[in-house]
Amino acid sequence: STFYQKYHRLEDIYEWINRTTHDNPSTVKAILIGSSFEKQPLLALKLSMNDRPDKKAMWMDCGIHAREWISPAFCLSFVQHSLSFYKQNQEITHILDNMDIYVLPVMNPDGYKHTWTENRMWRKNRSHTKNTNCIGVDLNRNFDANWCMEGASRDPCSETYCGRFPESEPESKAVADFLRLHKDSIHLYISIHSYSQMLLFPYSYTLEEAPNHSDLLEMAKGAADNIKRYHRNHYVYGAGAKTIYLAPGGSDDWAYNLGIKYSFTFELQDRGRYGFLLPPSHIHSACSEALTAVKTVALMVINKA
Ligand code: 0X9
Ligand code: ZN
Repeated sequence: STFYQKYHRLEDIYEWINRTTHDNPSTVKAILIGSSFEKQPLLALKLSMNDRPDKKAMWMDCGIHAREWISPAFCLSFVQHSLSFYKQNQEITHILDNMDIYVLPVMNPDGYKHTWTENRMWRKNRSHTKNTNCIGVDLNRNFDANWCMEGASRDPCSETYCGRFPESEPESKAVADFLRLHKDSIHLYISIHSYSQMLLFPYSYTLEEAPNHSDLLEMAKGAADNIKRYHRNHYVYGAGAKTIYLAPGGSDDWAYNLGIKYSFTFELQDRGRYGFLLPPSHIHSACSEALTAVKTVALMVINKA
């Protein structure tokens, strides 16, 4: 099986980032957006095929949660697919001609490393909090969107610990800073998680509907319909709070409130048989489905005003 049908340790992902930028010097740049608690670089790739002025952009992050290995695997396969099929596949060509794409393959490198060496089921980052032995903040509860209300915890030992204050963590702060800086060009935000096969959109921190709920619903439905049609698999879609649970402080809701009106969290395979331990033999189909979903929403964003 190929590189993209395996999971890779952190060092190998950094090596892949290096190789990808060196092999594609005119179209791919690595951007250092910050560093993790343990001082690992937070490296995003920018895919940009032309210098058209006022081009839209999309942002996609993977690996917010350490144990969700299919997520970084998808970011890698997405970049690989985009570079290989530009000028080959009509849809990917149209997307890349009309959008710059930022991809952060591993938002939580310290946690990811920990899942390879110490504890496969680790979720949070690896930051230390004083007056406790418990380690880590849930980065998807650390954003400034109804921060630490119902659905998050103030207990540093909890899996959904929200941190000491919004953006207290270098990983969430780096992503928030980057999105703030580029919010005028970024029209689409996508965060990749697992598992449960869901296509979620704001809000997750309140049961209220987002102002453009019907647009978001239509886009998520379009993606789910295409997954059904091309991959014969079932994805549930809807606003986060009503579809899974109330959860504040998430990156998708925060990006949405920043003004990125098309904001999604995709939960990839499976529905619980293997859960976070999705076997490598399933990587290809999980990534194919996710690619269909990303392409569907990106094409729909390009076609909006
Ligand atoms: O709870 C989460 O952070 C995500 N589910 S996971 O099993 N991957 O941990 C769902 C995130 C949905 N969006 C927000 N809660 N904002
Ligand atoms: Zn997750």
